[in-house]
Amino acid sequence: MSVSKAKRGSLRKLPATLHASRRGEIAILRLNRPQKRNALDDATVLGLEAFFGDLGDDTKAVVLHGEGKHFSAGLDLSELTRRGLVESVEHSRMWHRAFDRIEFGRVPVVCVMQGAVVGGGLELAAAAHIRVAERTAYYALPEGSRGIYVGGGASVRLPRLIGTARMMDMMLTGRIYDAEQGHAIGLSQYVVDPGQGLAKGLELAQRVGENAPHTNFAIMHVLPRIAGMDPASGFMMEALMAAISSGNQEAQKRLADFLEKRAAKTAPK
Ligand code: 1HE
Repeated sequence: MSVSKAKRGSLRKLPATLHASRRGEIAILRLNRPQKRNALDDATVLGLEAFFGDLGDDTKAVVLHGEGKHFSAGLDLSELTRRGLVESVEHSRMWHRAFDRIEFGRVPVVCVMQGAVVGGGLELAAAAHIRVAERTAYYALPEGSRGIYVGGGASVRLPRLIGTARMMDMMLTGRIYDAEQGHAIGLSQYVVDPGQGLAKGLELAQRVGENAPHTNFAIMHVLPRIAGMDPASGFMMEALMAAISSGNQEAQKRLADFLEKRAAKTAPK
């Protein structure tokens, strides 16, 4: 597919630790620093922010994955030199900004995980909308034992996935969850055999990309915010979003397709 340079602006600005490609309307971003187990240095985090903040309008979904045996070993510990208080806050806020662009960006993101998904690597994965784990994946928050604290949004995103008690346990005791255990507690939505993650991620991204863009937008931007509201406001927000969605031309067309027997039924294959 030919894509104008303007639409693919972010692809030109990426650091060598990130590699972007496309499969039709799916953008694929690979953490590309296997020699350092895809540890996230500042340039990579800024590259993530640039990439997710500048997706072409022909992109329907993104697959994020990591080169090598490990998805990501988290924060690049060699960059964790002594910083002043304000500088440290700003550093953490830079991660928040970058990962916010993922969670609250333009299109859904499918994250494919293998090997270590630890510390900031888990924080990165938690910002995606769908997580696919290869059976080699394992999850940990070694911050507790390294004398630091999470700074890439885990305090907000992980309790939503696994609950505060489990996150506390991971940080206090260094507990490691393997792929199956992680799946059982909500860290992934899919588990696949080693080497199958990218194919599964692409298949899911393709499927997600077939939805009406306004529905994907509502799922990404409205659903998680309703979870943070009091029930009465949540119901009202849902009703508003439902009305906005069903009034959309694309929705009207899709509804007619079903009623006139042109659309697939909702049933297991
Ligand atoms: C690194 C990093 C890193 C590897 N920062 N350089 N994260 C951690 O505490 C996890 C630290 N990493 C590990 O425990 C292990 O590297 C792994 C279990 C992930 C992989 O082990 P292995 O045997 O395959 O590789 P390795 O020999 O340990 O590492 C290969 C190289 O990558 C080596 O460098 P080299 O120059 O000696 O070849 C490692 O030093 C380097 N490397 N991980 C820097 N993380 C926003 S706050 C978030 C806070 C956190 O993320 S804390 C969690 C940090």
